Amino acid sequence: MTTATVSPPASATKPTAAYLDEAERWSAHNYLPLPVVLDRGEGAWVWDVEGNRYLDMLSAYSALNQGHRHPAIVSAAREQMERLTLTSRAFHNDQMGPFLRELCEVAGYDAALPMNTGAEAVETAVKMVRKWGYETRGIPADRAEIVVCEDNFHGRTTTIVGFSSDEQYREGFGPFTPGFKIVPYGDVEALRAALGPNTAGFLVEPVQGEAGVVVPPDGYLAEAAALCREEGVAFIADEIQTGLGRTGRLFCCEWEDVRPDVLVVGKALGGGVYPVSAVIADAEFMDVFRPGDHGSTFGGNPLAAAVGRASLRVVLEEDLSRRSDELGSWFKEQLRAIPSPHVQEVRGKGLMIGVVIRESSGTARPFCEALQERGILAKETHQQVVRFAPPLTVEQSQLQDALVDIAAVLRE
Ligand code: IF1
Repeated sequence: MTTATVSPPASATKPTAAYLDEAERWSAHNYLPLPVVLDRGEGAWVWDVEGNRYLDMLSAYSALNQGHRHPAIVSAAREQMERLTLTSRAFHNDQMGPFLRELCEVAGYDAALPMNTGAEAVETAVKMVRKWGYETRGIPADRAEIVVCEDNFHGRTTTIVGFSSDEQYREGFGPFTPGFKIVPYGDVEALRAALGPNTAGFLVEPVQGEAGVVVPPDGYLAEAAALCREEGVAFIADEIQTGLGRTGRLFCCEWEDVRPDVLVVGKALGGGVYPVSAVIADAEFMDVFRPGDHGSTFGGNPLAAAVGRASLRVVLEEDLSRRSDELGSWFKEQLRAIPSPHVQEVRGKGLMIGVVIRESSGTARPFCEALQERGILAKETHQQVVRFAPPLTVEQSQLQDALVDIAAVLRE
């Protein structure tokens, strides 16, 4: 990938190192970012303060399915900013109703509850399903259980990390919220064994992102959903990362004709411009919330709603699900065709792809650093997986060019 180096923009008053030092000095050290300082993005391209251009193969963990600064989303945000940005839910605004109607009509559900981040939407789904369990399933008060999967990632609140199986996400943050059971991902019999009279729901990622782009066995989602239906347990799909076209369908559950009881969306719902998330469900679940039960300062604000409308419209009008399916299949096959002593497996769905590096070849991080040198930004997840998740608007030619450098790095 020839990083077309242009003269640094006027805004670049200091080189990368100065920015890195400043961030290092003033920020909490809760991340280990690649040493690149970005100051511009457009489509699948981003530029650093030195004027180097990179192909963004992370898309902010799938929050940029529409690409950087999609014009339709930016203009929707700009127009809304000229009118009204925040009311709180103490009053109505003219954007939330249309946004939620459009979202529910596309997803095929009765109603939605708008929030901001993914974790807030997951917390909302947990509260919704617990209360549904008490009110409609006769579960004794404070005894509701929700089953989750090993290697899950659903956010960073203390309740959510409390049911993580990853020690680092939990260490030092206890005590944790009770009422969660962990079962192996992909194992329907383990799920069956974990269900009991107090089980209110099963929370699952249709493809596990953070775990390293782990695709479950064919039929798993359908069998798990059928089991939940038989047992009167709510099937909760966390499509915050897999949703909105990322895996080649609008929602990943569609690959197995699964209609979750509760659908959780976020990330790309905000089009890379603003935090927008939501919980979508039929009245049976949504109506457990009465006025005052739940909410947030920013949930459903007019700017978020205007951005959400535009973000969803771009996914549909530009048929990003089909692009993800077709480009993803082609790209995955191209990656699999690279002769590399380091690659153990290439896996994924649509443009949600993980390249697993053999332990004998070390970790994935050095490969990401080598890719950065060649103008490709990819991020490792856990130790061994290089994640490739470009914006769904990426051109095939951009991926074709990137493959030259990816092959060179994987062959080294
Ligand atoms: C970080 C991971 C990805 C998610 C799913 C809920 C959330 C996420 C399936 C919470 C968020 C982000 C969080 C970010 C990095 C990134 C991530 F590595 F952490 F796990 F994508 F895989 N459900 N994932 O993937 O949404 O509250 O962040 O809006 O925390 O480092 P959020």
